Amino acid sequence: MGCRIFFLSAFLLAVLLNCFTISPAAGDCFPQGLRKDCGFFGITQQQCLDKGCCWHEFPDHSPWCFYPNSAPPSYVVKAVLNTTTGLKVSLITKNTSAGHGAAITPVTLRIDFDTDQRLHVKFTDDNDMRWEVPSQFSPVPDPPTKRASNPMYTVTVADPGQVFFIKIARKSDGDVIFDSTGTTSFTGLSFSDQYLSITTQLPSSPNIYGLGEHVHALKLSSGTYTMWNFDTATPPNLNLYGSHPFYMDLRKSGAAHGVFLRNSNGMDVMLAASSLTYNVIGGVLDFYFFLGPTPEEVAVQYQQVIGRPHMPPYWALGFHQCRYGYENVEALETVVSNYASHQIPLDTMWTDIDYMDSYKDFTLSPTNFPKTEMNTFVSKLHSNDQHYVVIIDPGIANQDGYPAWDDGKKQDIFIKDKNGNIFIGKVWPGATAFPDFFHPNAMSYWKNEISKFLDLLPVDGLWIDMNEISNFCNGACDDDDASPTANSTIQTQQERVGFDPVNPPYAIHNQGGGNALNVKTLDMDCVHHDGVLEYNAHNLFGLTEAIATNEALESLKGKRSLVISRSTFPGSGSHTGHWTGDNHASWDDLYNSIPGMLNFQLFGIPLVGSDICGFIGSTTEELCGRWMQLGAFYPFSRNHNVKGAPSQEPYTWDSVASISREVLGIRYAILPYYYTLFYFANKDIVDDGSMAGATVTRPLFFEFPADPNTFAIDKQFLVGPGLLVSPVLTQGATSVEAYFPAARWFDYYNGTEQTSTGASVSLSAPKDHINLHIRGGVTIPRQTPALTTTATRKNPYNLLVALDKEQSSTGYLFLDDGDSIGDTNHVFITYSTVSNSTASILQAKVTTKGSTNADTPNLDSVTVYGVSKSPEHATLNKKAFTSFKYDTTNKVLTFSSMSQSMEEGFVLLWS
Ligand code: MIG
Repeated sequence: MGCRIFFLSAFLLAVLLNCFTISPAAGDCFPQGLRKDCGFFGITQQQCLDKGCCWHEFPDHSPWCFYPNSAPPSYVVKAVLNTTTGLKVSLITKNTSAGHGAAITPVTLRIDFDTDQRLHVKFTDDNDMRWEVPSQFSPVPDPPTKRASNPMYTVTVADPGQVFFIKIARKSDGDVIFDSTGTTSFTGLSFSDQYLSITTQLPSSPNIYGLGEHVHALKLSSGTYTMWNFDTATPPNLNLYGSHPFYMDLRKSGAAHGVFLRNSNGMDVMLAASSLTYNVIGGVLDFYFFLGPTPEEVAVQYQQVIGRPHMPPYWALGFHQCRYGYENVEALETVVSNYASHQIPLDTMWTDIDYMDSYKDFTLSPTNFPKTEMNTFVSKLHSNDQHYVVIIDPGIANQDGYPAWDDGKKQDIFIKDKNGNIFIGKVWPGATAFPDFFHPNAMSYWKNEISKFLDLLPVDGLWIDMNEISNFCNGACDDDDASPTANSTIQTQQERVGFDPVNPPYAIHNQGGGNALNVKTLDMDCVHHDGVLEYNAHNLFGLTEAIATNEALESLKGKRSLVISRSTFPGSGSHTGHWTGDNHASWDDLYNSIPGMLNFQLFGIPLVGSDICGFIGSTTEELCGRWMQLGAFYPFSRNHNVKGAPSQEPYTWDSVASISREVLGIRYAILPYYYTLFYFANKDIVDDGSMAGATVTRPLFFEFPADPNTFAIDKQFLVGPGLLVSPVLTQGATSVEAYFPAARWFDYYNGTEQTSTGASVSLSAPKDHINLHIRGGVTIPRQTPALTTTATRKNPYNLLVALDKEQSSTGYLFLDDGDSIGDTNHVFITYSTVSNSTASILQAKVTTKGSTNADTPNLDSVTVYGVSKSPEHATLNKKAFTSFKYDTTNKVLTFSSMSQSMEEGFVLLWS
């Protein structure tokens, strides 16, 4: 009971003094200090106080009921130095014995004015090397040699002698984007070995995006976003497979900025009504701020730090079919032939763990997927321009005589337990060890296993699952077998005084709270190469495996390859795509797939999609039809199903087969547009010298940041700047509410103009129709679709030109051989249409690098949407051209039989 009184007085005192120089006796309550949960969900104030705990009802922070604690350290600025690149600030605290581990003092803060758009703010301990994300896995930009000359930001730190704070503002309008000034509920900074915390104030009702991986609406609401890679079937709000400590903050002005905390340790990011708090359990506080100001520029600037996305091979953009539970090679053959007989496009067939011999990686089941039959199957796929991808899990069965185990043991590349023995967990094959990609020999080990597997069966890509790492046990399955060995003298960070990886002083909200860090994964005192603790490296496993897998495939094949990884971290996108994991065959998860896909655009992994028709549970004809419609526009488009669930290949129902022919026909037609968007995402500067984009699909606010109506929209999205997708997400619906930002919009199918804009409109959406609109001002290159990407690439081109109010339009096309590595021979074309009161001119400007592919089919037709009146004359390259038609109802102008080479510039004029 006394607690409350103590708490109030200490609290008021703290507010009055605005600093915490007084060390209270144990048993006091400091709402600003570390709050260890003393209650349970729904506990009342009285129940809490009766337990002898502290109660503080502050809407911004939880828990409200917490154990008596001590005051957090209060850092004071000791000195501020100007450096050639910014500032160096040293921070000290007198209160070094705070309850969440001894406060480190001094803390060094380096502020580097990296570029005009990017600010680097890093808190470290100069006297003791702390854990940091290795730059060989997730890159760091070279440090600047001088201060950015005209930064878009200003930085203010407290003067020497004052309580520390940092404030960052946008120079143009003074808008404060980061402000660690202590509030009544927080101090600015905590920095101890296993608990680092900083809070920034935000405007009220902030527009925050990112902080993955979670199932959540695109625009984040208040709550705790935990980052700790974890295998679970996608419950809303809880930590999932990957960790992305990056957020975008979009202000009412329409200006966006991004904040990246480069840290791999477990953390809670607590978003409240007007503040955001990081509670991190290790590493350093290493922030990058990106000033945008457009959302797309923020994404570009972020991805310049973590690495630009991998350029996928063209075929990866085709349609993929997978399931868990295809029982044998005949089942695979049946699926492929059913696709063909139903005339549904299929580029890639996949197989789950079923193909393996007793679930062992790099093996084939001798009974159900025998080597000879499998090779016949794969070579048939290849001769039909189709591809084959299989799953690989990180767990290597520890069975003597199994080469992947014997090789790994010999090379000593497996993760160790705290005693120096190989850590053994349990996954599909039973007991398994896990390769340690921190080990210098792990890359060659992995490549060698993959190489032998490719000799067994020439697959085209690899699907890497279970890499959180997922373990059927919580840490070691049997703790008794851990006997110390000769290796047990490895020096680990654990040996820092008081460092406790198993029970850290701050418990992140792993799966909502109450779960130790080793739940369904490795023990935290497991050791990687060079003494790196699993505690620090956990969130990096999927990234390191993706790097090794992609590097192995691409160097062995000499071509761009496809890797799809479940677990990801900043930097993963340079090596892999991602699918959003174990969703459910539910209407909710149909919707959830959109924010999921859009978040990964921000995170630099544009090749992303969800299991189409739903993984867990039985889908329905209607749901699967709607899902094929939406999924046809995911950058990574794959139908995948769980073992035991009824079949859901699109030909399972006539209605879904016919929907799929239609929507995959559209996807295949516009793949030149998707591929060009990937080219932009992959590059900093594109061929016409302009700054590239970063995203393939994007939220509406990326293109319309000045329109606050778009800020929370996540039931529609854009492909590139110009294709608006408005899917049906509700059972039984035959119409859809769609928002049209102020612009010209045309029905994709027939060119009719959407007259009401800047408003929500109810659109008819019968079961066989997905609403698609093209934005005036955007030109989309298309090809006549076929059943594979390779066949489609041999078909004639069409340009879909949508005119804006000024009767202009722009589009781009990147063309290369589709799978060469590096800066390959290519053609880059800019299409621009401009008009005056009498004439319109569409001009193609072609840049060529190297000798190009002479097989590029011709441009056969041009379709122009939004043409107000029928032209009388047309010329193609200054010669009269008569093969055109005008549709007065829809105001569509079509030029046909053009036979224009794609690789040569041209001018098409109409007046
Ligand atoms: O423990 O390989 O998310 O796509 O079908 C489950 C079987 C392992 C989880 C993946 C899922 C895959 C399944 N895997």
